Amino acid sequence: MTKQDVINQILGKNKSSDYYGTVTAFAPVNIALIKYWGKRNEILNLPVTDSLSISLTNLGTTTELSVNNNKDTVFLNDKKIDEHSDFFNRIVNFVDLFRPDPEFYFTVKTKNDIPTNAGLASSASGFCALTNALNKLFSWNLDHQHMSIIARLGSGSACRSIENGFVYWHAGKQQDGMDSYGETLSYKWSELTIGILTVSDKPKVISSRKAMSLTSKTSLLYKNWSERISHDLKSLLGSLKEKDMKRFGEITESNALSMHATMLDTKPPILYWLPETVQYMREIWNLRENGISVYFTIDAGPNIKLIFDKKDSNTIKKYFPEVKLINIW
Ligand code: 2P0
Repeated sequence: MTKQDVINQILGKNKSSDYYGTVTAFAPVNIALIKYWGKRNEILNLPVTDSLSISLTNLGTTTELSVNNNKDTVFLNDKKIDEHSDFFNRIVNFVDLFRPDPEFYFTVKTKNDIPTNAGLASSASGFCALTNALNKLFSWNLDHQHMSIIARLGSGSACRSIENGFVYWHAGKQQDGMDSYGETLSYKWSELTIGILTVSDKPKVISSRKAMSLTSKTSLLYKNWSERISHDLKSLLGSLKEKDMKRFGEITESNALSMHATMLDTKPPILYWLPETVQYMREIWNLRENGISVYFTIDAGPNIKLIFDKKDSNTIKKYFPEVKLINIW
């Protein structure tokens, strides 16, 4: 099963006959609360487990897409991207799936509100924004489930950026992955607040793609990952229902730490943290010991995402004046 097979299945004859000149689309960054780490199918980005995220609403990627008669051209944050770079190739490989004919080229102008490839989920919002733009350009009028499946073919976690709020990514069981997509959950939690502490905005030391593949092949700790995820998902959904910040924060933080533990157990070991990451972790634990209900999660990078109740915003700003608070609801 190839990506093209999946696209043909979704779009059929509707593929790419009519198109508009230039379209613009947006998709939010999503932060995993229960992580996606490891694939059951590396071509289609099908995950080993379900995962759960929260979208950051107004923070993400905006992509302008147009048709071009000459050759594919990609801009990132107003800078033309080198045709030999990985970034360029990932985008071109993705849009290859949608060309009406081989002489049909795209201009992709993408802008991130967040640093690119620094473990702040820019590839998720990026591939989702591009999927939204393709949907507009070719007037596919697809539903969110199919858009989510297409976005996943660009980058796994992109399938969760199709929705706002809490999003549950079903791992699915089918070989073609038609049952593996992000679905929005009905929970709203207006007091839940996310803050970003940027330790570094430099590109990560190893791509998540390579890292998760190595982890699943070589980490002994990873053998318990599926079981761990089932347990954490169940608990997290319970805490969401009850809006229990303590339980919610504890599970989220512990799930992130266990993912990083499997990375450390990888051969050779993978460590995304920097000294400042650990310093922040200790400060957060210290604040908790002093009665402040603040938790963190970390993705494939050194940056920290704080989780806390809106009522504690001033306290958090006092201890972390550099924090970027996100408006989710
Ligand atoms: C997540 N991450 O659930 C996890 C937690 C990073 C740590 O999804 O190979 O860029 O494109 O499917 O989606 C980052 O991995 O990997 C990621 P691909 P992706 O958000």
